Amino acid sequence: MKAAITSIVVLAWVSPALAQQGGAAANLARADANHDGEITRAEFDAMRSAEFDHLDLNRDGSLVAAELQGAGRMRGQLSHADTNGDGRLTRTELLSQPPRGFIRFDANHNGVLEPSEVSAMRAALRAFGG
Ligand SMILES: [Ca+2]
Ligand SMILES: [Ca+2]
Ligand SMILES: [Ca+2]
Repeated sequence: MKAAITSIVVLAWVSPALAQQGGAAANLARADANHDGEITRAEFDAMRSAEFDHLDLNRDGSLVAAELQGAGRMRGQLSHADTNGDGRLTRTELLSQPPRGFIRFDANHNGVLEPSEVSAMRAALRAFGG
């Protein structure tokens, strides 16, 4: 249960309420795949895609509410991302969601989270217990 909540935080970087479930800061460190201190959109989306694989227990390429272990807030997040309304969240639907956390912390809007921006994001996540 806790793992699923942590993962959904990484998937959508949804809200402080979910971030306080923890683990998001550690996932942020893992997102920097080439360890250059910056997180690009490609790295961020690769992390979201990996989290999708992690959550897709039956490997059918879509996430349903049962796989999200649905607390109400998470189901709401699912329905928001389920753009065709079929009750399943595909990888395409997930990755087509704007990465709100990424956008929020990309202070200079250059599409890359530089070390200072990553630090700000990490600090914010830690402030919520991540
Ligand atoms: Ca990087
Ligand atoms: Ca869908
Ligand atoms: Ca930036």
